[in-house]
Amino acid sequence: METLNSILITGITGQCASYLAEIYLEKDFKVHGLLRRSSTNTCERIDHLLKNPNFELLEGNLCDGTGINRTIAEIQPTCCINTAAQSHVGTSFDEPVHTMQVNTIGVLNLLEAIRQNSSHTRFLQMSTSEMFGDSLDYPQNEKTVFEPKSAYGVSKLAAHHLVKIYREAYDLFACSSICFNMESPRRGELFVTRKITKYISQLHKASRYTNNGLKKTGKLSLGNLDAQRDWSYCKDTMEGLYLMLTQDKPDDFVFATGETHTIREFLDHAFRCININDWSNYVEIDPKFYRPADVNLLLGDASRAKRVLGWEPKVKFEELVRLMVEADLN
Ligand code: F7E
Repeated sequence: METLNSILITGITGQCASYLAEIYLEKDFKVHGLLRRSSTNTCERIDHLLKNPNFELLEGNLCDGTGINRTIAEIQPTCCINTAAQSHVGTSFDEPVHTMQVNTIGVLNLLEAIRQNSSHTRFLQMSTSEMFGDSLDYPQNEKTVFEPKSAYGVSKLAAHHLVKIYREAYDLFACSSICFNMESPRRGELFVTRKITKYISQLHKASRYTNNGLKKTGKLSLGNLDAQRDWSYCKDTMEGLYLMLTQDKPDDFVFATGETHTIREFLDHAFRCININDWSNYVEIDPKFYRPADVNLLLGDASRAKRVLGWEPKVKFEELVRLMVEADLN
């Protein structure tokens, strides 16, 4: 059993976990990061933390219930945040069973391990705005009816319900953050925002050496440009998760900016950062990036997080786009 306050963060190599680890280390927690075994180095986002004596990596897989049980029993952490997931909505159409195994059964494994071995652990599950799916009730908050549109949305919704059931049935401190899209320079390159900013940096660099950068980079292939998302700065949202686990009672909270923008608008702002006002020549539509079903519009209402937790997003949309483009340019 730990003497320091400690936290187990699953999915430690991901965008959200890397910010969470920084936040908890600053608060003098011992941070245990759960990492899936890989033969290649996946620690790029947490490289700067590896030498911190309060940071420790553990190998494990959410789908391996016995391993998760052992890990929780050994550490008995004060807190546990589950950021691990098959997080790509598009991939969930190609790998629905794997998505359910990781995103639903994986969470159940964690909940059972905590219930059986460490019932004092405060558990936070990262739920998602994809659970709202086709809901036409805007803006979306904790009371909005869920209508998921993908195996990803369903897998996260099942986990969301399980967390509530474990909270009520077993009196665990178990809660879920309902996060809308979160972006940053640490965003994975397969998500649309980072795919765009990465391309722009390559185009800009190529244009420095030739007078036709486009010839070198080729066009940027994208799918549905009309989808609208409520994009926040990941680091801001992670501060909100920290606050959730400091409350007297476990409860679920929506984290969003209350603004929604199309992919086209993201393109407008991102290309303007390198002084291109008309991006039409640089972007092509490739049907392979269309999803069999897509969520058209997401717009969150985080007024409850503001009222109860005192949480507010600090970085606005345009600043976020610029921050991501500049990080890629550098
Ligand atoms: O797509 C469209 C795509 O993959 C955003 C995950 O973190 O947020 C994220 O899910 C939109 C969709 O994020 C491309 O069709 C167009 O309408 O960046 P995304 P997402 O699907 O909204 C939620 C909250 C999560 O929980 C998820 O884990 O952009 N889009 N062209 C494209 N999307 C991608 N990836 N690639 C394209 O080329």
